[in-house]
Amino acid sequence: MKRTIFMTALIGCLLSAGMALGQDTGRPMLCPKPSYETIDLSTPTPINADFRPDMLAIARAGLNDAAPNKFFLHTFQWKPPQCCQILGATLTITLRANQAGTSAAGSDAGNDSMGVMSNGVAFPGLNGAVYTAFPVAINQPTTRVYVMSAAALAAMNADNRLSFYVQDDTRVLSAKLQINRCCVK
Ligand SMILES: [Ca+2]
Ligand SMILES: [Ca+2]
Repeated sequence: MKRTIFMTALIGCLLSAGMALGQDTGRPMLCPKPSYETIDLSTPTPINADFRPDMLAIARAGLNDAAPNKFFLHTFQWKPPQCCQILGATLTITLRANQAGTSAAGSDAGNDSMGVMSNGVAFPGLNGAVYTAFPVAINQPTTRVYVMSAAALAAMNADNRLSFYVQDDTRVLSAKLQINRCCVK
């Protein structure tokens, strides 16, 4: 599936580069020119279209913001290199609890959630509870690594952006998006 999408998207680039496409023999396709990019979050800059209205209505958290009851929203954006397709991406987020948490049902840090989003929808398998073990101590550090699903990669290739949220009693210390592309020239 990934191979088919890649071939379709890049066929024009291959032809313009004077390269010929062979028949699908089932062999792994070698990438002519692998490319890697890492984008570090500096200032949260959300694109509103990626989030639900109820998320946009809540008080907004900055980076390393210790105040409770805020939503952290951010959208990574990039300028796509010509004739490239994103084949993989990993989002790493480091966090710290702004409150303690006693259970997943508590309105303190216990019930906090986070996730990767696009066009108002969180991707299945890339969202959920921040904490799964209790109790949570105030200032407890957490690192979350999301490996992008096929659906998330498709959205990244279509929109040249990717968003995530964290709510509402946990602060974001850092976030970086690592992108793995295959380019044909
Ligand atoms: Ca709260
Ligand atoms: Ca909470």
